[in-house]
Amino acid sequence: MRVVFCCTDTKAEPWLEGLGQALPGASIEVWQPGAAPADFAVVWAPPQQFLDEQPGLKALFNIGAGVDALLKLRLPAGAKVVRLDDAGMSVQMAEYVCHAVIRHFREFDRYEADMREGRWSFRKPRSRADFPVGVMGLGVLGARVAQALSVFEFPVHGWSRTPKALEGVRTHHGDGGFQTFLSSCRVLVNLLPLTPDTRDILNRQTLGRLMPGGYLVNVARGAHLVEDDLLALLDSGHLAGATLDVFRTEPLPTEHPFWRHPKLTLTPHTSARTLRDESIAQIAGKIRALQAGQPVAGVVDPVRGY
Ligand code: NDP
Ligand code: OXD
Repeated sequence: MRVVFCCTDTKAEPWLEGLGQALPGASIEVWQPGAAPADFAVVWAPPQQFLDEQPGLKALFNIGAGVDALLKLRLPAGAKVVRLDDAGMSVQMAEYVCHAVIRHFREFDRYEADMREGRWSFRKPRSRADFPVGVMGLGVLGARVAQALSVFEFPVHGWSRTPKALEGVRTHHGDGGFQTFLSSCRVLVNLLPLTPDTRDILNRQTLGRLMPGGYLVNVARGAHLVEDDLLALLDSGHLAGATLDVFRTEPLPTEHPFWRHPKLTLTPHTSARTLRDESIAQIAGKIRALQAGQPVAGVVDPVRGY
């Protein structure tokens, strides 16, 4: 069995070593143009040339949860696309989002500013009932985040394409449930995949439906958000602020107005990182299952786009 590794911006050696240990007897190499045909590929943002030269791949393992960049390419016919299925990401995402929501709700950003000024001053406690949180996308990451938020007793709403039942979460689905979902929330967390249906979904109209003084946490993809619409809603006061981990252009260009906006908290696409050991164990397990003719979780539907 041959496995090729073709991941842009990723140090190959530790992956090759880990995959080699997990798949004894397999040949595991970094892809080079003209390389022999492989059975499986481990990829992140591969060049089109790689895919064109490997028409016999049985499966492509994406070392991330989002497959939007991969699905833009011409893929080998018959190759399954398999996304990372949690692999240690959902707990990181839950930490990140709970931190962002709690920091805003408890006004810790203001206490930090007071502390820098040497000011001892209390703020009036806010009521959780006034801070319903909506999670867009109730998949592997969104479901975990929604349930983590419910532990802190925020009223939590969730929105997905198909109906879902999640303890502690009031769920909505489809186009029919979208407006009610939005208008039920003050804080909005985006964990949708980027597809033709969800591109630009965070815009003046949708964010405008949040309760006044709304707050956005975007941890999915930059292209979900219409940036000028966010700036306009922050400036009008309809939105109180946002925490953004993902951007239309990454790295965020130095001259971008987000950098200096006082109502924004930014992080560099780091809310849930790919954990190498967990990912290797998951991918190797799935390669063994596929070789044995067994089904695996996390296979992407290219028509649906996630
Ligand atoms: P999943 O595929 O497991 O879940 C996607 C969810 O979105 C599902 O609940 C799905 O609904 C819902 N959904 C998809 N399309 C629509 C639609 N048109 N309308 C309403 N709901 C929709 O994805 P994950 O939870 O694993 O990951 C989500 C995204 O998070 C990734 O695609 C990636 O872009 C981003 N991400 C960001 C990271 C970061 O570090 N910033 C790290 C990892 C991921 P249904 O359940 O009905 O199918
Ligand atoms: C992912 C990501 O999709 O890191 O996994 O954004």
